[in-house]
Amino acid sequence: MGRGFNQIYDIGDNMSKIDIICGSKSDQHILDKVTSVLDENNISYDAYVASAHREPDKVDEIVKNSNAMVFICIAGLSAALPGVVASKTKKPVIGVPVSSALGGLDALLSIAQMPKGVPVASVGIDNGANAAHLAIRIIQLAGN
Ligand code: AIR
Repeated sequence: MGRGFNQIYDIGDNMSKIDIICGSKSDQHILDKVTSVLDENNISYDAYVASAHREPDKVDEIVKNSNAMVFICIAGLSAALPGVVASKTKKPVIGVPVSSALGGLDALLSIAQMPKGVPVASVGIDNGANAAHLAIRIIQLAGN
């Protein structure tokens, strides 16, 4: 089971199959959509807040220390986080664009328009539920 964002914020034990990173605490409402699907399916996760722009070293540390099979990265505005994570790992990265002033189109394009060789799978704007469903399908490929 997931342990809940407030309890695990910044203190994940790196034992879960899914790591979730949010660009800001203000992304909590989208994180909740992800974790409710994971909780319904009894899938464990660790969740962190780390901004690719404000805290690049922290993002690096989370990715390097991760034992997860897949990352879900939630970010709005100029949403570099999923792409930056994909640049640091060979594991699958799912990006969730968060809506804001431009309705989330800015984040959607930032996440989807990755250069060749550094893939990110983008779900729809604010669609945290689908990020969780896709992550579950990925970990099930490995018999989990
Ligand atoms: N963000 C944070 N660092 C870089 C980016 N792009 C995103 C967050 C959030 C939005 O900017 O993911 O969706 C606003 O963040 P805040 O902290 O100003 O509320």
